[in-house]
Amino acid sequence: MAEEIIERLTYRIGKDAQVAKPHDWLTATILVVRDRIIDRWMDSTRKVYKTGEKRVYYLSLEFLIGRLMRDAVSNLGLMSEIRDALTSLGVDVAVIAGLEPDAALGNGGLGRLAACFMESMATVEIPAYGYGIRYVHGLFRQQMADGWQVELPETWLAHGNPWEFERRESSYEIGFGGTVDTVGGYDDAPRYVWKPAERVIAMAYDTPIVGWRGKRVNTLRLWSAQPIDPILLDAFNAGDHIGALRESNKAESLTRVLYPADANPAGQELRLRQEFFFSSASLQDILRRHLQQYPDFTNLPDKVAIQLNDTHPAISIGELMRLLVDIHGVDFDESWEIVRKTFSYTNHTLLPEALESWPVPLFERLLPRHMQLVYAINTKILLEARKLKNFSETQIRSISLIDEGGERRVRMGNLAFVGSHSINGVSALHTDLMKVTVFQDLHTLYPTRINNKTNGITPRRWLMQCNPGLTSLIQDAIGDKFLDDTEALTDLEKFSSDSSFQDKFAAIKRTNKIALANLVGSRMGIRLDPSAMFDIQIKRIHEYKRQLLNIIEAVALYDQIRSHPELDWVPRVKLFAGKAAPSYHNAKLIIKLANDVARVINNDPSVRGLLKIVFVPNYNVSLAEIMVPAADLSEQISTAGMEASGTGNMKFALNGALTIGTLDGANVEMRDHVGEDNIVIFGLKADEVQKVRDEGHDPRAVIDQSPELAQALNAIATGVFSPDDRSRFTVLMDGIYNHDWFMVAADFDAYAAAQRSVDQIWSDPKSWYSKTILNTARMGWFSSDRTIRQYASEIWRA
Ligand code: B1H
Repeated sequence: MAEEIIERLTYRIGKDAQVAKPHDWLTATILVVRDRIIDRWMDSTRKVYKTGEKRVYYLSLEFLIGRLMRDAVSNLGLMSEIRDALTSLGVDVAVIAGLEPDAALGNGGLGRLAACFMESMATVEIPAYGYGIRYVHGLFRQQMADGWQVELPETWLAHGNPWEFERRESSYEIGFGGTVDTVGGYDDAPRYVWKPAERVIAMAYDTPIVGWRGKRVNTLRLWSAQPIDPILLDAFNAGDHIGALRESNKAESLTRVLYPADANPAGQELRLRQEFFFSSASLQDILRRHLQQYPDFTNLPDKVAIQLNDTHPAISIGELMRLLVDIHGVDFDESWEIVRKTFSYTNHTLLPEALESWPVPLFERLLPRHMQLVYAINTKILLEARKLKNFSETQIRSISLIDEGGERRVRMGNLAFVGSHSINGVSALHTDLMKVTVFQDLHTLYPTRINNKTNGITPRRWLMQCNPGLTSLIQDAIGDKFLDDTEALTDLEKFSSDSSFQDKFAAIKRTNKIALANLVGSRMGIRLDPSAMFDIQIKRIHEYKRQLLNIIEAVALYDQIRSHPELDWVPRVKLFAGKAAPSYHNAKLIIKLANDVARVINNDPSVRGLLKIVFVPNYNVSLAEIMVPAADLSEQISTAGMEASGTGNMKFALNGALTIGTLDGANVEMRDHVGEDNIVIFGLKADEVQKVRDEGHDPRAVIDQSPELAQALNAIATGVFSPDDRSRFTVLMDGIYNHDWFMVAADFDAYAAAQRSVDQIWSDPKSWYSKTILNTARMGWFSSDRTIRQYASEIWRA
């Protein structure tokens, strides 16, 4: 192995070991690992051609992968070999591994789910391709300037990307705009020919994804936009040097940057262009591969399953219709059958502002042929609906692909629904709510299509790799079975009250907390006491996720600690991390509030170190891998009915944290699995939130009844934490006083009481560790291997 590394360093990078920089060692090591993957990769690809197995295609505008080296090395079982080889060369594997940039091609849970699914599909040996965009800039880097979020560009490709293979031969033309010509049509059906005004090339970059124990290697294929003419020489020769590059810049700008919006889509033209660009490239690629093996598309649904990750790739439904009808001459109705049997769609949110729709004029200008096809599909669907007895005009309007209320818009959720044979939610609660909210009427029309697939996480990255200490403790206790079958973790149940096991479990948690404390110490200059309870909320900053509830409770606790110094307060460190969408004003204000509150509390000697607040900047997958194993308490406190699933909740519980949470998303199923004694649930349930809103919520009355809440809100509103700008947080506090849409006031007392019950459990370590060990023991079901097996058997039939 050491020789191989030197060989790559010399002949691939062109460096002598004497002068090689840490980055060169990293690249050389990755090249060795990559070469160990290639044969398995080719075997995996060849096998599908031979067996004629069905292929699964996962279309997603986001893949939030993080680092790949530890994942690949660990799945191939090469960890100790690589470590020893590098040590013999005088190189510390941890140092070079820390240099690998995160592939941050996603915003949050939706993109991370796609990454976990890629790894699980390889692990459970499904022939699968991920299709997405090779953004030059992934999610922005977050810096703090006086407690405010500042966004900086992220440059993950700056040192090149040794994992990817450029595939020049896999290039496709993608059109935009222009006109549609009608050809023939007297005695034959007319044919439609789209004449795009603009064209760009989509070029493929492939990254191998290794499954556990290297059983299978699948492909993540990301598209990059290239100009057809890199430079307009006529213009250049005429002295227009900038104009000569205009086309080329425009093409490349298509895939330059990831939209940084989580849960609410950006309505810009460039976004629709990105969506169509990668959908069209992926479908052309899928059809080409199919025709290499089969004579026509009649068997497409038997050989191909395409999963749409939310509505971002929903234009694929129009594009497959166009390719079948216009390019390959398949009859319209037959094409529609093929399309519906091939596609399935995952919905990830019910937030009304998150449902994608495009203004008809924009859609028509950019994709004129697809507009015609959307109208044709709509006609078909509305005819079907009108045949249904008791289907009202209101219901017809709600299932239409076109929103006619006000500015006419194309509804991508409805398009994805009607063009798919399966529509799934991502937790049981979310799926139930889908049927009675956004898709109520479509569900009446097509009652068998909606189904649930509760999210999961890959236990390789989120237990074995990020928490090696806990992993080997578990191996010592119950053997290796859980490495291949996460649900075998239940064998740990019998150790939950065993004091010697509890001690070891606690010691590992402490080691992980020290690692986090070291990181916070060196990055931020804040000292953390590892014996304090580490209470962590890490996720995108969003009002519905209620970081504000957590901060307000911290302010109330701060007041209590000062008013009652005689009481036995449990020492706590409240850690936050997460990015706000750059245009989301309130979210950015919440970050500033966390930092302002932290400054005051952390510097107040009367707190005696009993409470510390830390906002760790630049949350990303790699930071999560350090924070998750170090948590004692996991904050999953969204307004019930608003978090579709959550997946961070699963990561914490698997790593032995106690959860404080609402009955929202997958928390509901987590409670069912770990048992209600082993999770702290509080607050309004989804139906109660609905009821309170329907009956008219009066937050001021609630606040008047709660002196602690009133005091905390008043302190924030009057500038106790922002003496330099006393009205800084007025908008945030007014939101709570005036409407409290997210039920912060409504849930406050229940939350504060739940936190005090957490303190009580903490004060009895035997009880604390028995609960947290049972969490680890009972979270195996939330492996994404289980989720993927359910998709495979119930949706893809692969
Ligand atoms: C989730 C998104 C999302 N739901 C729009 N919706 C985006 C919507 O760029 N955009 O326009 C980006 C992302 N992301 C999350 O999906 C849910 O909020 C989580 O609850 C869920 O766990 C996750 C995975 O299913």
